[in-house]
Amino acid sequence: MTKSALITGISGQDGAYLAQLLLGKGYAVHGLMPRRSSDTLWRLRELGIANAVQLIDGDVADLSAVLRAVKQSNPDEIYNLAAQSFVGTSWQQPLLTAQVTGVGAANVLEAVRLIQPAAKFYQASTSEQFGLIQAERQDEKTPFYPRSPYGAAKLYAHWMTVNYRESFGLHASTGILFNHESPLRGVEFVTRKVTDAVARIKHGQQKELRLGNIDAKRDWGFAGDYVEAMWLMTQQPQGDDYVVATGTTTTVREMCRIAFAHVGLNYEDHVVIDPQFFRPAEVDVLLGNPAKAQRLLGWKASTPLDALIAMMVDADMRRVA
Ligand code: NAP
Ligand code: G4F
Repeated sequence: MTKSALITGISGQDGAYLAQLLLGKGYAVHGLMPRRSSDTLWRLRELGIANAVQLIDGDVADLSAVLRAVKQSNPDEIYNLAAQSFVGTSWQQPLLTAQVTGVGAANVLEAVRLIQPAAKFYQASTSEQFGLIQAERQDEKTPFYPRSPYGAAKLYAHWMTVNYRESFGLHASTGILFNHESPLRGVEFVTRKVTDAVARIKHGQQKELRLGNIDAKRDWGFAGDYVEAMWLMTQQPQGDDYVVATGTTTTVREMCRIAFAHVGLNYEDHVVIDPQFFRPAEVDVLLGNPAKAQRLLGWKASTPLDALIAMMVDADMRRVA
């Protein structure tokens, strides 16, 4: 029998790759989509799946819309990926971030509990919850210390997921995913901001790239690998919490060096430090320990950072050309 999945945030980077993965496995894929005046289907189009998914109008902050979407899609699996996901914006829009990123997850959990309690639920938790890190390598037992309104909202969503699993016996999992990138990454995030600028500079359309704290370190993987881990979590006999990461960390500076060097440029000739891109509180370093995901899910990141950056620069070179 065909399985049904509901993805909130289907038009985002991860939503698009996850939809592609599930369609490939024969699922009927439904996506909750807020109405926007501008085009938000470009990622689904780039993957050639815009007409293969069934879109349902609705905002995750609106419980009635979420209830209707769950009823209509009758899902075996629900992936809650919808979020105001840009950390920088969360200081400008802290309450909207709380409503969408935090309460939105509670709305989806309520809909599961009330309408579809046998469905398997996945919550997009994040390494931002570790914030001011309390251990050199962060795993499922590392205490959280969020450093942004986004991190705080995600922490609420995370604990609500654990709470609904323990209170109501839902098959509910959290994936504590470290940064993952791709050619479909939003251009406001640093890796894509860099690869887009590299392509524009190479084509003579731009001269400099203005960045904030390039000494920050992140554990970056490929989004295409990470959506596999989401699916593996919903296939387990019970819900659980998993760190998903590569286990290596790199500075933004080094990431820039690799991206510019890929097209024969020196980042030092183009990168300008601009205080407007520094954050009120920074997460200086993230480094995940994915041993549990490897042991229980059989999952391992398979795309090295230089291959990921090359993939992103090449995609932006094609777009800009
Ligand atoms: P993304 O590209 O920003 O996608 C977020 C999605 O949520 C978009 O489809 C967006 O639609 C949708 N959305 C925003 N507000 C909504 C609302 N009120 N109702 C319904 N949908 C709404 O993020 P991503 O990189 O794919 O990440 C997916 C999830 O994983 C997010 O929850 C993110 O916080 C989390 N996460 C990401 C990473 C990472 O490194 N990528 C790491 C850990 C956790 P519009 O585009 O129309 O606004
Ligand atoms: O690419 P970023 O904006 O990603 P950030 O803040 O780590 O958040 C991403 O990963 C989280 C997982 O850890 C997700 F939960 C979240 O939704 C999102 O996907 O910034 C990465 C680093 C930061 O330290 C930032 O200060 O790059 C630094 N940075 C330096 N200059 C910059 C810039 N970031 C951005 N976006 N733009 C800059 O000009």
